[in-house]
Amino acid sequence: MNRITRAVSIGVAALALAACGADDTPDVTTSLPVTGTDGLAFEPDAFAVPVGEEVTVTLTSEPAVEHDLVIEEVGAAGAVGDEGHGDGDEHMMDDDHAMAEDDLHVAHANAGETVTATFTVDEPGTYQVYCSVPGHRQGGMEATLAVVDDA
Ligand SMILES: [Cu+2]
Repeated sequence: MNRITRAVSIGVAALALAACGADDTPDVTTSLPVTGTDGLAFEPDAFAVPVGEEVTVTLTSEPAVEHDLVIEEVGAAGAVGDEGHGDGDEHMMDDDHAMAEDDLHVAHANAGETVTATFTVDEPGTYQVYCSVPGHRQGGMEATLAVVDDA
């Protein structure tokens, strides 16, 4: 009598998710290089700038998707110096970009392009940054802008 023992092993694949728990406060800077990724994210997604000083944003869109950078509810405290946008870019005033009056459109970069823009915020606080290209904010394309009095 042959006895065949079959060991059935059930492998459980444990998926280790690397938690992005590091909530590091970014350095206060007047120079912000930002990438809008094809995966609908800002990299980095947290910025800190000094209040009342001109900040230069360099926004780069990865090859596949256009992005812009809007500061939410900054109102009269925020002003754009040189607004950055790509060549032949006529989307700035498109109706399909849901932007409130108090929001500040800083820059727009077509897919694969890099644009430079400047802005100043005169009111310390924490502001939400988002991309107003349809669907992107809904896809999680947001960042945090801390405007600090670093005196
Ligand atoms: Cu976007």
